[in-house]
Amino acid sequence: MNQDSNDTLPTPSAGAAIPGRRCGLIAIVGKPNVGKSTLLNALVGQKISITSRKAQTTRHRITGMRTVAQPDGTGTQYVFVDTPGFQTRHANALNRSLNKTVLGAVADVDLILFVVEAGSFTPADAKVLQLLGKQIPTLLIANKLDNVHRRADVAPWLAQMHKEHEFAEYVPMSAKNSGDIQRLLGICEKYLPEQDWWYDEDELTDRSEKFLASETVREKLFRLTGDELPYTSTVVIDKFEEEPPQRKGQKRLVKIAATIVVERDGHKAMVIGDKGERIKRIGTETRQELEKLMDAKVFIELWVKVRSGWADDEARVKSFGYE
Ligand SMILES: Nc1nc2c(ncn2[C@@H]2O[C@H](COP(=O)(O)OP(=O)(O)OP(=O)(O)O)[C@@H](O)[C@H]2O)c(=O)[nH]1
Ligand SMILES: [Mg+2]
Repeated sequence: MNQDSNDTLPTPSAGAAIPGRRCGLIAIVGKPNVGKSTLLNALVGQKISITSRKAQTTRHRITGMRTVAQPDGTGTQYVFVDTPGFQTRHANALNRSLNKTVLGAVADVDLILFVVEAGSFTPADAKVLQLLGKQIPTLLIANKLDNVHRRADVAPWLAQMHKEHEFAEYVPMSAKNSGDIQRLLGICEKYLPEQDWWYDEDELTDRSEKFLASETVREKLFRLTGDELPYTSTVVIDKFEEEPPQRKGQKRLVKIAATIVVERDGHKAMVIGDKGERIKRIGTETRQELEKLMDAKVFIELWVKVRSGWADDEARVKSFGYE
C-alpha cells in the first residue's frame, strides 16, 4: 500500500519558452538535520514538510512550489524538492530506500541547494557532495548562520570552502531569517530556464492531504517523545474520509484513523504515555495543525502497533509507502 501515488517529479511539458516566465526544479540536499525542510517551508512560504531537531525526519521526496507573479502575467515559478537527509551510517532497508529517494531527486533538476551547517564541513557532508554530479549548478547553502557565535569564524571557513570546492555560489544564511530567504529566491531565479509554469499560481505542494496527515502525526510523534524513541517508527493512515459541510458556513469534516508502527513493546508504552496522555497530546496537536492546513474540521483516531524489525525488512518498508 503506497500512502501517496505522488512520489514522482513533474514531467516538464515540452518546455515551451514563454517570454518573461521562468520555471524550474531546485533540489534541496544534504546530510540529516542541517535544516533542509525548514528551508523548503520558508522558501515556499507555508509549512508543508515536517521538521524536528532529530535527524531522519524527512523520508520522502516532497515538492513545494512558490510562484512570484507580476501583474502582467510574467514571473517565476520555483519548484523545490525536499529530500531525506542522506544516510551514511546504517545500511538497513529503510536507509537504503531514503538514499534512493535522494538520488532520484537530484537527477533531473536545474539547480541543487547543497545544505551544510555554517562553519562545518564533515566527512558526512563530503559523502553527500560526492553523489552530486558536476553538470548541475550547485549552491553551497551555509545554513544556521544564526547559530554561529563568533561571526568572525565564518569568513575563513568560507574562504577555505572556496579553495576546496567549486560551487556556483556560496550563500551563508539562516533558513529562519526572512531577508535571507528573499535573497536566496533572487539567487535561484537566474538558474531557472525561460518556460511556462507547470502548476497553478496558488498551488503549494503536489502532496495529498492524506500524505500531509501521516507526516503531521509523525512530526508530533518525534517532537513529543524526546530522544528515547528511535527513528524506526512510522505512521500508516488506515482511513481518510471526507464529509461535505452539513450547512452553509460550516467546514467540511475530515475523519482520519492512523496507526503508529513501532519496533518494540517498550516503544509502544512510550508512545502511549502515562494513562494515554502522550498519545492524546499527539492526536490533539495533529488535529489542530491539520485543521489549519486543510481548512476543515478534523477528527483523528490513533492506534499503536508493534512490528519488530520493520525497518530492516525490505518488503515491509515498501508496504509502508517508502520507495
Ligand atoms: N538556529 C537555526 N536552526 C535551524 C535553522 N534551520 C533549521 N534549523 C533547525 O534544525 C533542526 C533540523 O531542521 P530540519 O529542517 O528538520 O532538518 P532536515 O535537514 O530537513 O532534517 P532531515 O529531514 O532529518 O534530514 C530543527 O530543529 C530546525 O528548527 C536555522 O537557520 N537556524
Ligand atoms: Mg527534512
